Amino acid sequence: MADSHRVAPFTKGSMDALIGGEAVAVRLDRFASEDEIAGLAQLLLRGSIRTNSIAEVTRLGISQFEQGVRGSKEAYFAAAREQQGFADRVRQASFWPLDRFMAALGALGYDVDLMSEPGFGSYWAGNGKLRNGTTPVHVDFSPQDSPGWAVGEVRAQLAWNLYLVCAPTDELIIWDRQWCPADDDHLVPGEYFYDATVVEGATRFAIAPRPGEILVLNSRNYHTVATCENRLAFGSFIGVVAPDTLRFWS
Ligand SMILES: O=C(O)CCC(=O)C(=O)O
Repeated sequence: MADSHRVAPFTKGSMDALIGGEAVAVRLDRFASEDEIAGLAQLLLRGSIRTNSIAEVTRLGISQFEQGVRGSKEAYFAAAREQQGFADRVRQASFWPLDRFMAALGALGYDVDLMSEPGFGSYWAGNGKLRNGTTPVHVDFSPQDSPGWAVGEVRAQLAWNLYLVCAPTDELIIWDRQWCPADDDHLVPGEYFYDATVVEGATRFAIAPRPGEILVLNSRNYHTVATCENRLAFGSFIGVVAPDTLRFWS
């Protein structure tokens, strides 16, 4: 169902509805100009380190799952400190979208900051994601995969993406259904994704991203990315740690 009118505009009310699981996505139009996204795409593609958790996404940066859960807290927070220099170089040459998006959420009345881990300090937030192929039905919800981490304690989890390069045929598909522990019976053995039966009966929304805009989704909702080629986005996760209190990480 192509139903992009169900995508809510960027207001405090829509963001609260997204956090509460009553909206599937929020769109922030014209977040960056064509020149800004072209400059940022070039800096990311040329200057960032490349890591992978799944075959179809080359991450231009690091992640708490890859360096942390699959590695260690020490490895992730060491990598997070090293990444600071890259963000500063992008800030000087262009703009760091995380700064601008945090300011926009702050202006709506949220308390915003980086996520912090007791004994380790601030998480890293803000990666490019270069996609080729299809991402099957999955959720991103740290209470499911990160026990023992501060991100494993979040009350709700969102994901935001600023689209830099995408085609008119690209689609982000989100179901109006959130993960619960019993759903893990539908996990494809040995994989992070689910059999499509997990979303049976749920409403499906197909959203076409546009370059220069941000889409925010509740990443506990089942979602998938339809086949795409060299699609480039930049974003992170956001955890709700207390009412109106948002903490960012990648
Ligand atoms: O690339 C997109 O449109 C967003 C997808 C996403 O955030 C995810 O698969 O976790």
